Amino acid sequence: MEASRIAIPIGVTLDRFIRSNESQYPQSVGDFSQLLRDIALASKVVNREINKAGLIDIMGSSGSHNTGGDDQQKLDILADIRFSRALLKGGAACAIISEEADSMSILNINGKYIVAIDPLDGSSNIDVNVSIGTIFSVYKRLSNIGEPVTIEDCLQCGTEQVAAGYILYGSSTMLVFTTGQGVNGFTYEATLGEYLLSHPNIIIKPEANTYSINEGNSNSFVQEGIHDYLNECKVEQFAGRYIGSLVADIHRNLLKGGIYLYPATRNNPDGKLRIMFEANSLAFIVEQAGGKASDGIQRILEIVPTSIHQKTPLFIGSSEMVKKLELALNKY
Ligand code: P6P
Repeated sequence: MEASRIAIPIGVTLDRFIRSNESQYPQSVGDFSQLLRDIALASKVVNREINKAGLIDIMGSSGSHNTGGDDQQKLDILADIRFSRALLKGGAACAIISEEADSMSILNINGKYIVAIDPLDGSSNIDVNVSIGTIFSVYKRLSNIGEPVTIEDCLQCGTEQVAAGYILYGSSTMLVFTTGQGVNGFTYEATLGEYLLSHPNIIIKPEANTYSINEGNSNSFVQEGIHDYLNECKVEQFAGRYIGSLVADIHRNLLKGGIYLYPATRNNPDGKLRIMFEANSLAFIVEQAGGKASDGIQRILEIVPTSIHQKTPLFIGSSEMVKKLELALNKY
């Protein structure tokens, strides 16, 4: 049942906001709130390191690659360490799965939650000062507290998320998240060291005229119908906006309306983006804001993941735009 969305004044701190919502999770006895605080704390540290990136030796590639084959930037590894450490100290998470790690990392055997995270998405943009982001999901563990964490704990459908969010390190740093009761955005006030509520109850327009896709892949799309949809966008004289940093593109479309498309290509026949680290989190947020997220055939949140680094095509944003995209694909 839809809980009443509590009217909270602009400028309230994240901590006060979390406490005012804690009543919705009586069984969490504060663990859930602690977990959200741990993520917020780590993001403040990462934000500080990103802001200094040009001045200290943390830019550029680390020389290694993650499981997904991405060239790991130094800040990717730093961010992964910061979030893992914060969650380890906080005690609420029993394990974390990260885009930057091959398999799950056990944190606290008595923790109630699993965190799935892309510590720093779009990190190749760090060196050119383009906005980048952290994407996270929270699931309740299926195994009993105190018992070994299982792979089934980590491979849950997106519908099982109890929270999801992203941090956008941009012209301002924002934390946007949902716990299933709508989507709220907080802007970081560095002089106070606080996230303050700035975008309460975010709703995405059902229709808009912005589409985000890397059209450089146009000759390698493998899903029939993508070209029909893109041609229709051009006939309608939609605006093409593609930053190449997922969190930045999604955030703009969340606030202004629009659709982000990353179809399957010959190089990425299953799509480029990861179900557990990107698609599920963003799909939960966008659906909670009234939008839609699909792989072209099914709801992202209903995909049953079979491996931690599994990829998917992703079409996400304004509901009517995603529906039209699905119709274009389903004609074939
Ligand atoms: P392409 C960054 O590597 C990322 O994961 C997303 O942030 C971004 O939207 C996408 O990949 C960009 O991919 O193939 O267009 O460079």
